[in-house]
Amino acid sequence: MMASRVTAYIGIGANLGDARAQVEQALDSLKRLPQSRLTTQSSLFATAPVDAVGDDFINAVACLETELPAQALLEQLQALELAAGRERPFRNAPRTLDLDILLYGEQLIDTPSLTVPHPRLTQRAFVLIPLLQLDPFIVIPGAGSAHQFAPRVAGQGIRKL
Ligand code: A4P
Ligand code: MG
Repeated sequence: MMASRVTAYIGIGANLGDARAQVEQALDSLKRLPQSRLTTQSSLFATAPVDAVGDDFINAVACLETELPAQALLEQLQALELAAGRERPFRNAPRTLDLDILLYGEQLIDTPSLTVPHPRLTQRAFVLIPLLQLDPFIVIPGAGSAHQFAPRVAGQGIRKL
């Protein structure tokens, strides 16, 4: 049977070391994921930390067409985080690379290892703005049109590079 193909959006963030280089390298690595194709990528954005400490972040969002099941995609992303030297001393610690599954098709996923759509997606300019750049009409399953949330994040620092 042919695996079904899903459109998945990946949030990319870094604020340790050469964050911009980490994000660019992550985009490159995403192009090489098995059973997947990177179709579009947002601009890079410099963003103020939200519920986090450390320097400003570099953030971006990538859109993949993938045949990987969601859990397998998560494991691929975690391997890329590890390869980038990610350590987890405490929650929301500065990180060399953070890769989150923002959306996986229209699916609502809630397992111990995976919550999709990403639960904080609509509250954060650093994911919402790049996502809207890729698709201004994108709908978040369970929440509705993404653009309705933009005014609520207008106070958060974000600058397109
Ligand atoms: N997990 C559950 N759902 C998902 C998902 N949809 N995608 C689990 C990826 N992982 C998911 O993640 C902890 C666990 O979440 C994983 O083991 C996975 O099974 P983590 O990456 O180790 O921890 P984290 O990054 O500290 O937590 P998380 O939940 O990714 O944090 P947030 O809420 O995403 O916030 N400010 C700016 N400006 N830019 C940022 O990029 N990022 C964060 C991280 C905070 N502030 C930020 C930024
Ligand atoms: Mg994460």
